[in-house]
Amino acid sequence: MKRSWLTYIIFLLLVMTTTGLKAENGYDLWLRYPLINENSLRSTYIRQLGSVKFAGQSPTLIAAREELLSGLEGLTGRRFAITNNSTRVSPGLIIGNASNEQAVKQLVSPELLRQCGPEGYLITTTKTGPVRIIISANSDIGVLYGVFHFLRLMQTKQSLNNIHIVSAPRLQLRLLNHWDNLNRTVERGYAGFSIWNWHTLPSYIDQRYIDYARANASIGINGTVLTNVNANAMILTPAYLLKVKALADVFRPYGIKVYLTARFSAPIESGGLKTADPLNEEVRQWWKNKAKEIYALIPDFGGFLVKANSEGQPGPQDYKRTHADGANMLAEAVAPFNGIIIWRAFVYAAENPVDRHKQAYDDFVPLDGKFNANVMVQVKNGAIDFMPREPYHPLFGAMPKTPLMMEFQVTQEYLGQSTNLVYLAPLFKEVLDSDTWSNGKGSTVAKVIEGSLNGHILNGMAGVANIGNDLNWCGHPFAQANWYALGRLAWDNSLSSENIADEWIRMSYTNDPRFIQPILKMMLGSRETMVNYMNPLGLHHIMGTGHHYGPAPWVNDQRRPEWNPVYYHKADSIGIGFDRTSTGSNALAQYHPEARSQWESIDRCDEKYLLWFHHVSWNHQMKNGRTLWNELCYRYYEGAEAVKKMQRQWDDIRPLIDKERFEQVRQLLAIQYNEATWWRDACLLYFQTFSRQPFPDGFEKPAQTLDYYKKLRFPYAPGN
Ligand code: GCW
Repeated sequence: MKRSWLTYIIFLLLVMTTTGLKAENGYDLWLRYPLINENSLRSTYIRQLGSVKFAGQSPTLIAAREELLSGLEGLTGRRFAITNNSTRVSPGLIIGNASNEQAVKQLVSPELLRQCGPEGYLITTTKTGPVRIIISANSDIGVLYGVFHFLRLMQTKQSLNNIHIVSAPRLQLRLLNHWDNLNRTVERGYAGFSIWNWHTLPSYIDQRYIDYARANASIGINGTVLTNVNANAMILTPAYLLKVKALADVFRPYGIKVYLTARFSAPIESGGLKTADPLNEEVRQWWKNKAKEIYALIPDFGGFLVKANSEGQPGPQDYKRTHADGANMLAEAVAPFNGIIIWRAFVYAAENPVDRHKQAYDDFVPLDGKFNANVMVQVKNGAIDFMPREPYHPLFGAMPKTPLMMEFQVTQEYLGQSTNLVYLAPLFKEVLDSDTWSNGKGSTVAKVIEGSLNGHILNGMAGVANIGNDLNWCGHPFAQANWYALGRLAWDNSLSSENIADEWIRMSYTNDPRFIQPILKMMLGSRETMVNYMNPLGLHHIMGTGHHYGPAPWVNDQRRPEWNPVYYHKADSIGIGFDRTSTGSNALAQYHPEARSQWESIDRCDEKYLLWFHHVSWNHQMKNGRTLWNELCYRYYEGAEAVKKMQRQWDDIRPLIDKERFEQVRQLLAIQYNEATWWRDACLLYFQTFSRQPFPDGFEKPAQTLDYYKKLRFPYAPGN
């Protein structure tokens, strides 16, 4: 009897707390400004904000002011009257671009302003006189970034006493790459269709375009490549360029430049020429005219991103020219308008029998120093393809004379697509923190892309977007964190995965430590968990063919050798793994000797990369004493078990957040668990046909036969 009363009361309390939480569909991303429920903090903020003075009238400053107003109103419940007059010397918040607001300039030190650079900002509390908080910058966009940072302080409930923040981006180009097609399908997109509605553009401006710009500006993203790298020349036709212009006009106040992908054969397809040879005068002129036409519409157009001679895309090699010839031709066309060419290094060729791992390096290293000054080469984080774990791309240590741009994949093509919760900042950081040794110890990938190592002026980072027209933008509610992390790391790669996740959780969900602690832990562990149940110990590229969904390590019937998973794992009766040492493909030789020494010897190799670099016998003894086969089993089971734990952690936080997102994530985690066990069982049953060894004692038996897994088909899997 007693117990049932107690249960009833607990239930009632639970209902009360959850119904008190506003319904949330995820559309607002991390730009949520819910009322701060602690009265004392709220009134402290209101007092400190005092009278808000905001100088300036440009579209960017108007956007900043609107954001500030709605943010403050949401968080404090008070509608602040914002005055334009920045000269009044009363306590409160003062905002303005110091380069044209004398009154603001007088309040801040020139040295701090210098540190802000063209895009950075400062947020400081004045030391003398009435207490004033100043948000200032050398540009309007800096002010907008500063306002977002200031709102973040309040969203994460930080103290506004004695603030001293100076923040400037480490990289100039902080881009999203959309692999969006003109018919609105998204290559490797798992969040619905493209957000660009080409059909209704340019006349119809969807509110989403504005909210997209706000979200990007809030994390410092300053460029967007609107179209797929598998490009369609139609985007360069006059009718489409007007649509592009409409988007550029929407994004401009938010500091976001528009870029397009250039199909190398566009002079033929769209210009009616007979050739696209980069050394042909007519072709060169065609691109020059095209650039002129674009810049007449979009004066701040960013430039072109190009995938050439890769996976069937046309390129300069079709005319026996080099990547540099191709890139430089385009570079010349956009140079008069300060445009940039971003040339991708993701190349491998069907006819080339060399280990795919080596091909980009072989193609590009000889071209180092041959690119024009406004060309950047964009390199994927690893040499194969956005795997759950890859060693850093050897090109990062091998092209000192060329500014290299980082390409990460935010969309989870190989990482569970939109049904798996995996937080990618640890993956990004692992790559950025890797040491290439190219200029001695400490030559990290981060320094290479910053350009500081080799004295480059251009620098940047891009992420293949995970955005679509799903209500919550990214499909999985937690996939938003990866968009967020990309922006934050492009701004400042010294931020930790933990800090970024902490901010994101607080802004997207709640500041309640009972939520933050377990969910932070869950996010931080999620990538390693995925590696375990998908690609442990350096396995890679063993996913389903075409759609890349689920496991299919057995596939061996694809036209091109390197499209077959068997090419990558090389399992046989002796062992498993790709020998990339000198006895094998010798891809290791593309790394600096100091860097490769961590992987070279089978016994000393970091086990995270063991099967990436070595073909290892099934009975090889691992560092913990287990045999390789047993360790493989342990990893796969550990991975799946960890997802079960994530499910439990999530169930525990139920009362702390809104029902909608709770329920979405709960269901997705159940799918993730099924997918994790599917990966585990399918892979282990298949590899067992080579190892011919039993599963270690105590492991639950796979639910199905290998044959069952082999027969699974997903003809309509998304993103393909
Ligand atoms: O990862 C592979 C993808 C292709 C993609 C290609 C690339 C856009 O499977 O869908 O094409 O990489 O990065 O160019």
